[in-house]
Amino acid sequence: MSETVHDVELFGHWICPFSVRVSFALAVRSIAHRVVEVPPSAVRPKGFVVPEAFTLHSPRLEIPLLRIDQTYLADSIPILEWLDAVFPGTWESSEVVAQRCQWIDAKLFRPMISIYYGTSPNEIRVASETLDQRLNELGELLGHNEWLVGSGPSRAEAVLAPLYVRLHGLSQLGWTGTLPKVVALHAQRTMSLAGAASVEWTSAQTEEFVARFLAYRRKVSAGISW
Ligand SMILES: N[C@@H](CCC(=O)N[C@@H](CS)C(=O)NCC(=O)O)C(=O)O
Repeated sequence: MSETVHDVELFGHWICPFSVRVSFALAVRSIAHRVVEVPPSAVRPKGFVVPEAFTLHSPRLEIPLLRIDQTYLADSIPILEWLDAVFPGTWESSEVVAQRCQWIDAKLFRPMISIYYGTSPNEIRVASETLDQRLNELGELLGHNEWLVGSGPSRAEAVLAPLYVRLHGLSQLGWTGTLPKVVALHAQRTMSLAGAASVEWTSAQTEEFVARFLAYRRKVSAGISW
């Protein structure tokens, strides 16, 4: 029996953690796709022309935007759910997976983002402490398990992967913690999955990420709007 071949296109960018979730899910599951680079507006080169399909189909003009055949969907977690539905069988999908994804989004991504968008030392310190607390909770949640849910990777790993990708950058922007042992092992396991290397940052990408947010902080402290 032949499997349906879908035409898949991702509008995204490596610096966007939400976009990396989708890139990770596509790469690790060997889902053939094209990438249309749409930098977030804060890092968009002058004169960049946003593709018309993106303007038409991303309701908030946010990346990631995914097209499968003739259908478009924005927003990383719904996109990952959609991939599970269209490409079933490779990753476990359950209510627990959905809960883990929401937990990571609300509890880990908020302080992570607050570190690099932080503009005062106090704000950055509080975000760093909150992230450490949440990473400890993640460690408890993992316990002795290899994966976040069940016996193999799921979209919860895809939701978390962008944090693992930017750890060095976060340290340079004010994160003072380290990963709890079980989380470090999970990070290693997650980023060793076949295909995951394609979303790892090079040192040049880490440097660019850090430089951009240092510049952002300088602009904010000089009272220039971003
Ligand atoms: N909830 C969305 C958030 C996506 C998001 O915030 N994307 C940012 C880039 S990281 C964006 O496109 N912002 C609009 C802009 O840059 O103009 C998701 O999970 O996909």
